[in-house]
Amino acid sequence: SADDGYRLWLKYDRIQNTTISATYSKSFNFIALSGNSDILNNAVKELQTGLTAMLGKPIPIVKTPVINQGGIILTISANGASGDGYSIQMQSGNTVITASKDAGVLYGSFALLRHLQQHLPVEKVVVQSSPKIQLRMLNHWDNPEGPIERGYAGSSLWKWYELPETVDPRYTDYARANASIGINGTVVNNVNASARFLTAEYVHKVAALAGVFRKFGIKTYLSIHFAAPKTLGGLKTSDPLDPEVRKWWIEKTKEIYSIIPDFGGFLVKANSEGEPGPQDYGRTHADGANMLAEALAPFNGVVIWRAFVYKADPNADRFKAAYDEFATLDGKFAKNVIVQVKNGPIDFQPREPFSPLFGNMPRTPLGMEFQLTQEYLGFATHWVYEAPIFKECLDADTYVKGKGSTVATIVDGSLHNYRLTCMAGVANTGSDRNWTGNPMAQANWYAFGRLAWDHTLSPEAIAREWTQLTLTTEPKHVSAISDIMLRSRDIYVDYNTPLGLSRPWTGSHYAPEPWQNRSSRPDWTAIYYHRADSLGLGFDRTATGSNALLQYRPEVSRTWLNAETCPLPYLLWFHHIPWSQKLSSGRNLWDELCHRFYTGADSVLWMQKQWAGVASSIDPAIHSDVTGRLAKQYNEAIWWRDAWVLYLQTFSKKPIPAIYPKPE
Ligand code: GCW
Repeated sequence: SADDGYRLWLKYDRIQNTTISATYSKSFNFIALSGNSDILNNAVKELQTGLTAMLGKPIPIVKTPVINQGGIILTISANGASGDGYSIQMQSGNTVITASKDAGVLYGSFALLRHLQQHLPVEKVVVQSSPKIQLRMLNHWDNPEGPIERGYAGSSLWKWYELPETVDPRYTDYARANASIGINGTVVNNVNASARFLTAEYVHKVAALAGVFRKFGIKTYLSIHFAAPKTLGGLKTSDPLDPEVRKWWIEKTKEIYSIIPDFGGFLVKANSEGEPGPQDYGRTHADGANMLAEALAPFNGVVIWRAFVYKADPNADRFKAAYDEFATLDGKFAKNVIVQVKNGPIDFQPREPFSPLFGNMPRTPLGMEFQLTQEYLGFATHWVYEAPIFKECLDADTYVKGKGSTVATIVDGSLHNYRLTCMAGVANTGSDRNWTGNPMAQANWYAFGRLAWDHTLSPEAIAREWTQLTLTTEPKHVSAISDIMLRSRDIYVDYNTPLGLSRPWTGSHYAPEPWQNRSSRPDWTAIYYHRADSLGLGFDRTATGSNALLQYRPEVSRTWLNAETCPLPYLLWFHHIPWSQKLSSGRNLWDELCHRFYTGADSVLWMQKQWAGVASSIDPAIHSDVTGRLAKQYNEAIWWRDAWVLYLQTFSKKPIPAIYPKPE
């Protein structure tokens, strides 16, 4: 049947291999559950749905097994894995899933289904697993009227106009999908927040969503508008040190909890890109966060305060802004505050060095913010598998406590003993039938959840797993598809922003406009980032330039400081390089740029060829959808290549090497 992509990685296709199907059939004759809760009931329901579909036979749910082996037993036990963790064991011919919390049983059930969807031997399922991060969240940038900021898969999933009376069944599928990969929190509205979400009318709508999500172990959070006491409450100020303002937040928070008892907390974008914040009143980010923390503390709610800040100053270096504003506030935040740091000191670029804030706020839990939606990665057209981006950041060594002080050990709390840990993904979901626009972008949602649970997983393992669950179990095709996925990010970087070239800032964040230099803000022009001139290209962040490299430990900056040793992927992030300078590749800068732009665009042809080769085992509807997107991606890769090459040539005054075809 034509697959519309709706079922994501929860397809549970009938197992065609009769040997596998027969062994599974012997092992799964019943599902026994003694407890009773919404989450546990969802766990058994999922197991029943999945197994019935895969094996083509009904599987009863029982309280106590009538036969004593060949089934699944779900148990809650105080000795089970801690927190949200679970264990799966084989005991007297049964598969036993144990956890100390209902949610753990749900995660264990999904883990078992994942195992079987990959057709692996039952006895190999034995595992004990606990998440490395406590708050594994999606951040939706959804606006109340329906559009999603930087969203490319339709409009918001949340139908505010029909909530709370009508509760779309799709909310349940959304929650299932998240729970299946361990996500346990969701912020339903944009960080550029409308104050409307704090009105009783909207809190009731949000409560209807929370009612669905909690049955899958997911807590609901809201982004707040910092000036709400003024705009909504009618107060004269929103100064966080004003007693009336503090009282307003305390009352508002109480009201929210009276409607949503397990509400998660607030996400805040303040004094960033024109949003209001504590600095409007001469107060600090800590003053603002602590005011909200005070209101949330009685309910164990958390404040997630974003560190995405920068000033419209043509002489400043935006790269340094978050560190400059936040590092000195370390130790000043209340216990229930997390500071959420974006991946990249600038803004989710196709390849950025890790933020120097990681490691430099040992007394403040730092959360990681990844972007799943492809704002700078070709929207829903280009196929870019993001796990390598996330991994590159998580594996980066900050050296703050010597070798091995990776970003991951900071985010998971192990390096600095954070009390709270958080990883967020800016969601790429929308109302499109297949959730993410490009069906291949489902893998980015999937990979995010899997890495938030366990950041030691490899992008390759996740790619193979996702492919088998979602597309095909044919081994050769699984390899061909994961090959595309694993190379896709580097290919994109090569035709889009090679060698650490920073992405020009233009309105849509889609089209190549390196020449775009008119804007309301000096730091929203292209030249601010790429710094092309007659001498060369790139942003000097060494001592002769902005000296941003000083924000890193010497062990890190040492290799980056020196243009000779700086790895090529980061070169133009840190150096202004003369056009004729010879690089470690043996080519000079200009030739190397041409080489990357041309081979990058060319590699999309390779992606197309690989994809054509797997047609026989992929659902035709999905296959042709992706084929179309790849054709567009190829045309646009050439568009990017030519725009950059022709523009940069006006500075370099050098010929395009004769081996490449002339720009179109
Ligand atoms: O890069 C910018 C995006 C904005 C976004 C902002 C942020 C939600 O272009 O659309 O606003 O980042 O992360 O706050």
